[in-house]
Amino acid sequence: MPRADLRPLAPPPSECGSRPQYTQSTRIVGGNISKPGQFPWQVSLHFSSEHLCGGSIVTSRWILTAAHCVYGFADPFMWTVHVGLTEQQVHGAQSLPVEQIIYHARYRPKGLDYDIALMKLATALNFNGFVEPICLPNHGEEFEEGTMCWISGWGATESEGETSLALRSAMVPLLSTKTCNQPEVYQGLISSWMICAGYLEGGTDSCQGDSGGPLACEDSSVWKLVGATSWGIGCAMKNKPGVYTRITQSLSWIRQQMEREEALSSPTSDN
Ligand code: 4AZ
Repeated sequence: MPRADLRPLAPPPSECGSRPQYTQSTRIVGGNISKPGQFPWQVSLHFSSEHLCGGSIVTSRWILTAAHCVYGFADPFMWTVHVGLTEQQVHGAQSLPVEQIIYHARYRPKGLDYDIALMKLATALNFNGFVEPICLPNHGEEFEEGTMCWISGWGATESEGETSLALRSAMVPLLSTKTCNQPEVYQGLISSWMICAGYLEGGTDSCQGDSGGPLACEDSSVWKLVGATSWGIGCAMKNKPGVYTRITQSLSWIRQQMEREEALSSPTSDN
């Protein structure tokens, strides 16, 4: 039977990567203050009640961040995860205790690779438009040089500066590994575990305190986590773009950790 209504069928609603409380109307260096609901997957990780790093909600129980944020501080009781906020000086935002912290076993503080960690929340998040998960990319998915993506966080707004009270964000283009490994840029330091984003002329970048937070790209109106803020030389300097942990490279590690934990904690497990 023909459909009476010939409008194209709407795609099924995605369970991640949407921003139901954000309508476009209206330490990140060179960015702008973000609106509530604009980056609903962004979290603030507090250690001893102080903002230390960013992170991204990937499921109701799991936050993805950088290993260098938690290395040496892997006691879950020292951390709280603040969600659904734009201003630090947290009022009314959900804050949640952490049950477990897992960082990549091959991460070394003197190295730059494997800069990825997961935090398992002690209780599940309620998604409400201001708190939403971001999608992980597909295995083997490629993100082209020049694709415009977003960085966000409460990090410093200048090199050596203080962290910001307001969540800030900026649009930055992805750079190819070839571009980022040029002699005047990072001269071969960029591995398959990293993806660069930013401007070779400088001016807009992530900075100290943004670490662990998202490099997010919108792909047919679904937001995907392409990177986690990892490192850089200074902030917003010429030829020194931000370097992010490449999420497609980390997918099997992420899935393994989440599945292992879920199997261990499930009531039907024999372990
Ligand atoms: C940091 O220290 C840091 N410009 C984060 C990002 C960048 C540099 C440093 C990238 O956490």
